[in-house]
Amino acid sequence: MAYRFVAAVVACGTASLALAQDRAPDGRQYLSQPLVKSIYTADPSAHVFDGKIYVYPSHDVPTETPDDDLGNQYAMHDYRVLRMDKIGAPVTVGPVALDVKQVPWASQQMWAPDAAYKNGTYYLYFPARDKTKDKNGLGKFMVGVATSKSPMGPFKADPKPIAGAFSMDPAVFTDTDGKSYLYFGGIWGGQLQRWKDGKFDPSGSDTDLGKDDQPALTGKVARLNADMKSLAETPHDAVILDEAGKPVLGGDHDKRFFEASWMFKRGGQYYYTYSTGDTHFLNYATGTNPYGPFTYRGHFLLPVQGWTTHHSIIETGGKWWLFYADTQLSGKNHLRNVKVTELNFNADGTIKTIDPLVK
Ligand code: FUB
Repeated sequence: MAYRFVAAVVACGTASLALAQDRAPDGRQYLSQPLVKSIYTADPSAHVFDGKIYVYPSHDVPTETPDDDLGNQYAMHDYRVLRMDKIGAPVTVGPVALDVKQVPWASQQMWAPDAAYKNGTYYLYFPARDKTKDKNGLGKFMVGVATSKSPMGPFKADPKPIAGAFSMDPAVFTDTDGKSYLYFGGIWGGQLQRWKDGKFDPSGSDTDLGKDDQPALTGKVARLNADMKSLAETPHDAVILDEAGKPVLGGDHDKRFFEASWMFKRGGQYYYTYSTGDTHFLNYATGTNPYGPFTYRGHFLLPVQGWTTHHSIIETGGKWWLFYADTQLSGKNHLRNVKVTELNFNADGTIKTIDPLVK
């Protein structure tokens, strides 16, 4: 199948051009179009602050580093915030909101961030490698926090990572009672498999493979203190149970947690959502509280074009929306673009599965 390309002229300070494909390599059409074409973006964490929609994405950058299972090709070094008045409105791309050079503890790879608001302050949560060296000569992923009086930044980073948090992909959920929770963790390049009892093994495994009959590794969840910058407790396992009430096993790659935690609440149910990584699904599991356990319910996004899949879900304008990313603009795994599409529920609260590529 031949690729068909359309040239998309892009305005971005010093104007740049992006080549957008109008069909995927297998001929299917994209369900939705990139939100911005002037920069590459991924891992969109969307929020409604003061009536406007803000998206906190990773800011993908070109690199010569080849793709590997550690994710070295994801060489991002800063964050830029996207803003829109409502879904479908023009999107403003903010200036640099935080650069790795401004984070005293971090060395590289500013991966998937999230944000929260409380009492006049905006909080940016972000993962990055620290300045230590593991068996691969790379730092360990930790989770940091930075603050600003504006949702667009610039943000000022705390001098140290959040004590007790580790690995990557932070996501903050604030419950209807005002308590906030930090979800985090990701396996393989995110190194979660190397953290046992809160201690990091710099020579530990690079994957979760070879433990098919054991309960899968889980994302982590801990309540945040009122300062929104520190954990109120030792992180808990966000356990996902299968239909029989048993923990999902490590060998079940279609179901098991890989990365990209996102929590939302609807109709009194807690929806824990996540990526399966190497099988490229976005899954959900439901529970009765923010800690779980959560019962596996299924896929809600089928594989996108590109290796990674990472998302957020918000309710605004009376509808639910899924923010996700694919590689439509570049055709390269590490140069992604964020998108949005409506998310629909069945009467019983299950989510209607979305195919991001349509015939
Ligand atoms: O963007 C870098 C990493 O890829 C994210 O942290 C993961 O969730 C995956 O999307």
